[in-house]
Amino acid sequence: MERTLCLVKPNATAKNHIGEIIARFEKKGLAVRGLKMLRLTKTQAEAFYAVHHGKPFFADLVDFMTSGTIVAMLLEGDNAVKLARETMGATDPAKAAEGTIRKDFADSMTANAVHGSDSPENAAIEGAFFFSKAEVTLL
Ligand code: 3AN
Repeated sequence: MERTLCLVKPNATAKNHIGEIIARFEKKGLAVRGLKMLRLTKTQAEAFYAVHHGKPFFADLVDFMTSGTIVAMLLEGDNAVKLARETMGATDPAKAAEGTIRKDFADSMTANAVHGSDSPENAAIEGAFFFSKAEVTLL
């Protein structure tokens, strides 16, 4: 069993797609093991996306991610990282496959509806960013 951290981004929460997005993950066999709604501060968003610091889209990404509420979830299942990313689809919605979350709910490359950790190592780091040790180990 593996865990991954996924986010429903502000464009998708604003359009009432939270339930549908969680259902897409659940239908693929991923179990929700942690769930919370919050709004990131600028400092938090910059820290979360620190790996993208200096890239041309960084400022827009931070502005967007702080523009509204997000939903953070810990998902668990076999190959959870890969399975969640397949369910999400390509970063660029124009390249996202039919039936993926981004194909159906992304508005642009930045407002692309969801985030998913890209490795088990980053999943552990990102999971700890949103969920306390007590919240995670209670599960
Ligand atoms: P993914 O979320 O598919 O793993 P990353 O980690 O490369 O993609 O990028 C993190 C976020 O940064 C993406 N979800 C997207 O919102 C934004 N992003 C990435 N590349 C670009 C780009 N070229 N132009 C605009 N936004 C981008």
